Amino acid sequence: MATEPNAQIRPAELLKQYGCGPIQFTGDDGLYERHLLFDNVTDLEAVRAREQYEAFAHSVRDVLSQRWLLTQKTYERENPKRVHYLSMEFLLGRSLANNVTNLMLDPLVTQTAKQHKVDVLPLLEQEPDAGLGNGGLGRLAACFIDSMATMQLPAIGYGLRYEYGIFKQSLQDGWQHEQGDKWLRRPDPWEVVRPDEAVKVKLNCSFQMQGGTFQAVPGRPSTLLGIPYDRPVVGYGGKTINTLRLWSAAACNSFDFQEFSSGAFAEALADTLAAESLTRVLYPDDSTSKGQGLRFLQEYFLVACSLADLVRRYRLSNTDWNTLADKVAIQLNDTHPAMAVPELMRILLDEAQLGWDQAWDLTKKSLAYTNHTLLPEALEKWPLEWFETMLPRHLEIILEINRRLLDDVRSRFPGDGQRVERISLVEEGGQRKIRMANLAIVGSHSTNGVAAIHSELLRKTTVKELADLFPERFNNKTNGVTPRRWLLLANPVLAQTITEAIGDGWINDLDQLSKLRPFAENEAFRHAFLRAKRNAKSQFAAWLKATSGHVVSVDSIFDSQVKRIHEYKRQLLNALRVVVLYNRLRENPNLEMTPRTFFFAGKAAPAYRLAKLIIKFINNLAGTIDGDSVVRGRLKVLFLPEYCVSLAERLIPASDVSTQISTAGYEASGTSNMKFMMNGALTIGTRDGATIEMAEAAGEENFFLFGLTAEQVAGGRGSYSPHWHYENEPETRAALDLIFSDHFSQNEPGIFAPLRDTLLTSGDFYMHLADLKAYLEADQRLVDLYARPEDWARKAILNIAGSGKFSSDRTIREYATDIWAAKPCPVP
Ligand code: 26V
Repeated sequence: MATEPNAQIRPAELLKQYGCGPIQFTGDDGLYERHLLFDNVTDLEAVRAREQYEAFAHSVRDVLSQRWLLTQKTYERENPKRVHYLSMEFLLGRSLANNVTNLMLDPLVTQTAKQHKVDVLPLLEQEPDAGLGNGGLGRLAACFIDSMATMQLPAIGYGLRYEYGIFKQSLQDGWQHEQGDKWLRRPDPWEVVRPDEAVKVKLNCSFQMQGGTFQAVPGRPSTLLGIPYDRPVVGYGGKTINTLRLWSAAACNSFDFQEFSSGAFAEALADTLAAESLTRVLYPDDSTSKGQGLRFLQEYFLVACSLADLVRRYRLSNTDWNTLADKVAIQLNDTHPAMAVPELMRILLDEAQLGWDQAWDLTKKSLAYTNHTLLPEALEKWPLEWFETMLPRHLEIILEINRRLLDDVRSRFPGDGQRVERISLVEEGGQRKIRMANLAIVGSHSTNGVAAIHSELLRKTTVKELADLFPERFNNKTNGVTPRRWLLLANPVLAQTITEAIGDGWINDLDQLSKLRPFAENEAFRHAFLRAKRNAKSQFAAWLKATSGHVVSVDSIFDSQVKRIHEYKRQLLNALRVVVLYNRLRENPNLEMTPRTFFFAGKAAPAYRLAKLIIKFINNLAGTIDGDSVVRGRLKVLFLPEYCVSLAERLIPASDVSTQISTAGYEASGTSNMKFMMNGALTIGTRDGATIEMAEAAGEENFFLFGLTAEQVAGGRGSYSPHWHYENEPETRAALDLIFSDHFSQNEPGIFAPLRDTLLTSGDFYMHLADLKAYLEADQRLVDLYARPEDWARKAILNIAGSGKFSSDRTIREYATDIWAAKPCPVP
């Protein structure tokens, strides 16, 4: 499936190739000028940045429109097997620069900007981030659709059009505060609403929103409308333009006429509001699956709309239900869309009128499931009662699946009641619940984890009994990220440096980065790398100063830990490292220490109190260090608020060090680790998730791995005592004592008591103290290396050279061959 080399095509030819004929991008009668004038009726002389952004975006959309249509027509004509990627989250970020890059329109944009004396960078800032996701899982979905389009796969992404994305984070007094992210306040130039393709979703209840909380009204069946909003997904080179279809909920009739004529005007309109609140907001909690009725319905709504849509498309070109699984692959991004199992069964049984066995066979062959976490508290389980009230037919189907499943288990493992209990789709005891992971595994032909170690643990521990039952279904697909956004676009200077050395074939064949290996021994290239890094650091420092007033020294080591705030990700361990370094300087003010800047960024789930306290602690640590003249200029800590795709695009290229220090066995894969690696940062980290495979690819000698392995973590649970480390490791003890002495909370005595509780009293479940000493040793090795820039550059280059495996193109190629049996369908 190798794609062609990236031919350099001239802009005019490009426009022709995109079907634009004689249309000009800019000029007297160009797209850009026309949009400025006609869309917003703006005087070309008095135009503002937002209008310029919109005009650019609309012009780019015009250029891709015909190719977008042609892509869809090609799929209709060729009738290939299509991939349907179902995800509750797509963390897209901004689209303009990405689409310009993938369409190779940079020269046109530059030309237009020059003609109109427009500054492109501030104009790009006008686009809000599409933050329709929480973190890694949502960003992965965004990288995947980029790769599927680039590899010319006939694919569609299905998700929800939340009016509010992930909340905006601000800091007040060091505490996280949340604000709603009304990202659609202004019209979004990338979406195309398709009211004609709306679908109906039937529920066995109605629902109300009362004082902001969801209430199901049983015994009053209702129908919702799913309105599709399509967004173009531009493959690199602009050959394929796929679709991301996001569903928005609406009331079926704008209001109920009967109620209206009987005088209940307000009540009828209230129903409309309730319907529309279904897709109002993204749930911002990625750590606990607390039963929330609205979330349950959101998940069903995504599934019902998407399956209705794909079945309609299937029926357009096919007559026989028996070929469904030859034409349709459906990937479930975690269990969030796992209701696809009973929904597809319902369609095949009740609408297509197939028998159970045939329906079951087609369902399993069409569906595949990806697991993204082993944390028990994040595994979804929905009260059986909710199915009863809202989706009784689905419950009936699930229970019948379960009956057949357990009959089979009992006959294969007679007398093994415990096994039956663990496999059952129903969790008994107390409130009965449906285990969505079990449902997804049983109702599909493939279950994959997202890194080798994660897939192994999934099989051997989390769902062991199911893996024993269906060993052939389990497989691994190590995550990847798109090198277009994360290297070419985010780090143009480094990208150019690489291209000058090895050509531009790496952009859609990232394994070609291995050609850089010999360049590690090339002094000129090492210097070019160091210049590119310094350039990215300077740019970041300038942006930081301009937007926040914070000043950082580009001569310091930029060390970044950016991800959701979670105990298992151990931001606290990073903070403890800083406290130890700080103590060393306090004890010995003349100590020579390479200047360091520690960047933290990430959001805490609004209800996750300890995570929010960790943010507060990092901020207090930052403040205390800033106020201490002994360490000033040598240590700096910064918590950057509002971590999002756009901030990642700025910070990752500027980082020297990537901090990946989860408790081994808990981070399924990680994906920022890969972005840092391809941008030439060195990783300090634990043997967890994909970091293990990254070290393998770069050579362990080019990595700073430390700490307990997953086996040691699991094996040590019984005997581990954080007190031992406190008693026996002087630096550990001094760091903790300093925190507990309120050194970092002088005006807020006692606020960090919960940190003592978690790190000592309650047993330090995530084993921070067990790894602190090894962490500091690895840190020392890293600092020593930084003092030798040539050696540092050598290792960084070997990291870039080894990062080819972590392109999402490779991941998608594996999904396409091993799971979907899908082939490219090139657009002529
Ligand atoms: C869970 C829940 C629970 C219910 C409420 C809403 C919600 C939203 C998201 C999640 C998913 C958490 C799982 C997740 O994001 N896993 C991450 O997936 C990345 C991509 O595979 C992977 O790199 C990270 O290691 C993993 O933590």
